[in-house]
Amino acid sequence: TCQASSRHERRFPDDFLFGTATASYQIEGGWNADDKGENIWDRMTHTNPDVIKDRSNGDVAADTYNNYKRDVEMMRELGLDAYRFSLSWSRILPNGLSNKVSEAGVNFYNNYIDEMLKYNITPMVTLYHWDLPQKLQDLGGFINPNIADWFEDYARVVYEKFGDRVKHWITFNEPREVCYQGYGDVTKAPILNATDVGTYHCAKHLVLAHAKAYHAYANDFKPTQGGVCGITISVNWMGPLTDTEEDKFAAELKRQADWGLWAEPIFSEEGGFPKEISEIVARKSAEQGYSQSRIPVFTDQERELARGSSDFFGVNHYTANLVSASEYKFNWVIPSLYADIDVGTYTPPEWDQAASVWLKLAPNSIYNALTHLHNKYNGPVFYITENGWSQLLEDRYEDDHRIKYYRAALNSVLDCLHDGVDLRGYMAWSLMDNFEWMEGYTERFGLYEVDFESEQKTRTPRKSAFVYKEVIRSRVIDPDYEPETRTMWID
Ligand code: PNW
Repeated sequence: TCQASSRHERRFPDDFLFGTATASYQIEGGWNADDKGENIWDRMTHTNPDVIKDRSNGDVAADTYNNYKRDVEMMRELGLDAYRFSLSWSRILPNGLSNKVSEAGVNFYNNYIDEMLKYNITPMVTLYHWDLPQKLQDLGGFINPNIADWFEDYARVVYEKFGDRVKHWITFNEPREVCYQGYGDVTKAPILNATDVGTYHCAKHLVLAHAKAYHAYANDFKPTQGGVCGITISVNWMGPLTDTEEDKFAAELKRQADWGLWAEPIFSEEGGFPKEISEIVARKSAEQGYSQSRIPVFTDQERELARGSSDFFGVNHYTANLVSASEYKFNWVIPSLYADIDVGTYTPPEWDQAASVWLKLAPNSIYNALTHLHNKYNGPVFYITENGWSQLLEDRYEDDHRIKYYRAALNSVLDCLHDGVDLRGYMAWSLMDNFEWMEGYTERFGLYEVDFESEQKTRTPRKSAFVYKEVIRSRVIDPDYEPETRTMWID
């Protein structure tokens, strides 16, 4: 059949969705436009600018709030099948709660979505990409179990407003970054640094929030709207440094800590948190004098609510680490998630290094990660919802490292398709340069460069934009393709 032969030819199927991804706070600007409410990134960057490398913020960013038509023009230039973006919760619900819906906020997203649909670009919408309404943070954010109901209420509003046109929903982007970096550490808002219990309590409540929003869709919207609803988890490949049993187990613990905390409750047969992590944390908590384990348990009812609550597995994938039971350990704060698992990680110096310290080009890492998840969770539907490479601004047009990275990644995607992984799409991070969280505007992930100094926030295609466009058009990876012009066009 067509599929079998196309696999043989190392072609991407015609219905494979090629896209790019962004997130609201990183691109939109309009931080107080109309009646938008304050969120945790507004609050943190305004009151504590020193936590951002260049003391910048997302007040204006790429000003997509005013430039959305240019964004869609870029999608058309690239020939995208799909575009993944996120909704700003406090732009739609200024106080976080559903008693007041902002008409201006809803209008903005209606216009953005309609503009995409005019050109047959499939919107893939993330409900939460890290910008919690400040009011809900004041009430404890993800440490307050009520977050599950607040999130469900918000989800119902957006399904109702946009679900006639949006058929791909992602509840949460990267729970590990929300819970570990935001609550268990100081590397994302709200920089709570509750190292002992923050990550674990957030994890449980986030999973339940996801599950409630999923069931709301499945029960009350899917029957008439007919879309799918899933979650995106960051899955970097974590393999053993050596073939010893100790290192293999260390790698398994690292995988459970990085993404199993969120994937097991949703995608495993048994449900609940990963068994080994729960055992380790319970034992250490007792030794440390806590009256209860620092990691909570799911009641039977909660376990059932979360189990199977996703139509697909969204994967954000960037890199890999090699994991050791005894070597390369870091001095983690005790107690904390990574002190609990107590393993070391290593990356070979010969792997190309991006501008972001954590990002290297690791061979076959998409194939390793996806085939592992495919086997572990009984072949779910996958989307790669982010994958990309950072550079410093200085490189401007010639982004050959990014091109090398994308070609390697896309070859790994073809290997997955060849081996029967049910992967339906690939979103490059990112359509354009944007506010890279704690790194501000110093690290650039865009296929398009953004001139943040200019009034218009001018977007200019890098070489990688032309290369990606040609992959999407031809459905093959030509390792020698060189663009003939720096001037973009629409086919
Ligand atoms: C993602 N890691 O975060 C986010 O979803 C984006 O908002 C962000 O801009 C992008 O990747 C680039 O950083 C990640 O440690 C954070 O491997 C950390 C990792 C991966 C992704």
